[in-house]
Amino acid sequence: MEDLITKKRQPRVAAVHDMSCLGSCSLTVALPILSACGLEAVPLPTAVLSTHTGEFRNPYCRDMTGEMEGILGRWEAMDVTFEGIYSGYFGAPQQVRLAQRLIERCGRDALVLVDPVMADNGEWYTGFDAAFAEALLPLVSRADVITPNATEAAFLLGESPREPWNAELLEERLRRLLALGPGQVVITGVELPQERPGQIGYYAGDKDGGRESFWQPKIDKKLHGCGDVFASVLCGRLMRGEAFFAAVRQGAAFVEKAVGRTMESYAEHWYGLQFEPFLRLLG
Ligand code: PXL
Repeated sequence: MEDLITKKRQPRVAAVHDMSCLGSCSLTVALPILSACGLEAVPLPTAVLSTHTGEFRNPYCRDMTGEMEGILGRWEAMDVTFEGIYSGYFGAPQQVRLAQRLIERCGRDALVLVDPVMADNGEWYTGFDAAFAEALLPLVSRADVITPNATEAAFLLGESPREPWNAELLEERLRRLLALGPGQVVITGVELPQERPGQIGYYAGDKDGGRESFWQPKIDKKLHGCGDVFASVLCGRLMRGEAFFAAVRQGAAFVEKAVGRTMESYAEHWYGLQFEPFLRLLG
């Protein structure tokens, strides 16, 4: 008992994502993964949806901008501080400024991980466009780590995601993303048809010129939420003090396991990853 009282509290991470109630993505992924990593996970919901907007039709969606302002105001008044701030899907462009305010007022020394959720497979998600990508840039610049997928990487740089990727273009885009400000970048969902046919990978780099890539066989099905699971594990491992490239490797390995499990019952659970059996590996 004494131990519990004298121990320092767990590091606190604000998770700024939507709550897609059914969909195995965003907060329903981030909170359990951060908790399994031994962190206090504190949601700041950007929107509440019946499902994600991927393969589901006609999702119910409630924007939470007003609620975010109210919650943030109370946190500021309490002088709450966070050791980590992890953002994902925003419900409206003005919410990006609220995330910046959260960093300024409650997380000056926090590790900031920004997953610039807005597009995949060469296309914008419903409700996102080039103006949103531009609105995200100040937050991206302030981040320590960003985790765009290949489509988001191109859109952040104001380029077309449809141009076929090759190793040279990948390195060039990674360098330009680092030049925006973050010290560490992981481009996820990378496909290099010529150099690595049939594979999908993560390309990670830091400001000091370190580079590593991790490759997995590409699954023949659309799997939603891989990026959310990866970024959540990466955030959790970094917050636990893991080195960047080791944390990227752990995130990639975790996703690979969850993809394997998901494929075993894809017909019943096709809308996101079944990651739950592997949470115990994160402790
Ligand atoms: O997985 C990213 C994501 C998060 N939240 C919502 C989404 C998506 C991707 O489609 O629709 C609501």
